[in-house]
Amino acid sequence: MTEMPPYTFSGKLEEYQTRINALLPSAFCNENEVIDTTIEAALYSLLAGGKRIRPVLMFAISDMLTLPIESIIPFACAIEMIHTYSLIHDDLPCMDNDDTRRGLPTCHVQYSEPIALLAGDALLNRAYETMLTVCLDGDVRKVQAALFLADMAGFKGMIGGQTLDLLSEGKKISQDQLFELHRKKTGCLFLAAALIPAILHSFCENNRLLYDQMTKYAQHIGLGFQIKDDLLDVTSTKEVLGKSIGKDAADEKSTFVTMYGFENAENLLQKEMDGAQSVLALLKENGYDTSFLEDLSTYLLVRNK
Ligand code: GRG
Repeated sequence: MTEMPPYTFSGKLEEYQTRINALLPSAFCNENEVIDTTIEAALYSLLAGGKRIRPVLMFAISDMLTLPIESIIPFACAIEMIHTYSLIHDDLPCMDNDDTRRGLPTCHVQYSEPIALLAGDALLNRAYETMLTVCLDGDVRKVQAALFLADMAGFKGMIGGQTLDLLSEGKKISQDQLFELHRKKTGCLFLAAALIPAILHSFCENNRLLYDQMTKYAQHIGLGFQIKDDLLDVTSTKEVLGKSIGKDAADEKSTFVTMYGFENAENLLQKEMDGAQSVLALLKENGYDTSFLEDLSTYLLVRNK
């Protein structure tokens, strides 16, 4: 019998990242399909790297719930395809007009604006095809999981947040509006990543309290992730982040740093991560192995890109 290596956070993170990186090319385009320019552009952005945090979260929570890893794979691929589509579209001249993403020229700079638009559309459609294909066996939990991701990526979630973001440009918004915007734009995909393993496990039907705790955990790390993003936008460099910095301030958009000041934004981040750790403590009391998720919260707090 092969012995399991001892747990280390970096080892486990790398294992999850390697797994999703190996799955994405064929999930997006199988070997019998013709690779035209749109597909090439979509693969360019999809395989350009990135932290893969959303699929990592799905894998980690599946492991915590002892959900077989095969069940989560189509949803992990779908969420990364949706995330990549949102980055491609967000970078377009009609949105943020960015020239660098994941350390490379953005999709429209490399391939033209119309092709980048189509590449984003292709990724979004393939995400739904990937999920719907596994729903064909009639398992209602898979249908609910696919619906949930569609909802979180849609106008009640990420697209709704992006709309608030665009409409807030050059305007003074309230602190509540800033939280609402990021709860939707960034937070909803984190919520989907955390809850889809629970939905597939029927965890939510059987244990409402724990489902609510998972929701709170995801909300804390989703907001924390965005606050950290705003802090890095001030402290980091284009070379390290692989994307433009200082863009929001230049576009007259409010961020947690411009609204609260740097130190208070750091305190807000700490508060969100403390909230995440308190929820994990409750899950641990209920017998779940939360080691990786605890370390993930710390990683999200101290990450440098
Ligand atoms: C255009 C429909 C549409 C939506 C755009 C998510 C989004 C909404 C835009 C992306 C730009 C942005 C700054 C979003 C906030 C969330 C965020 C910090 C995204 C970057 O995610 P990472 O850091 O990126 O996980 P990698 O490259 O590591 O995958």
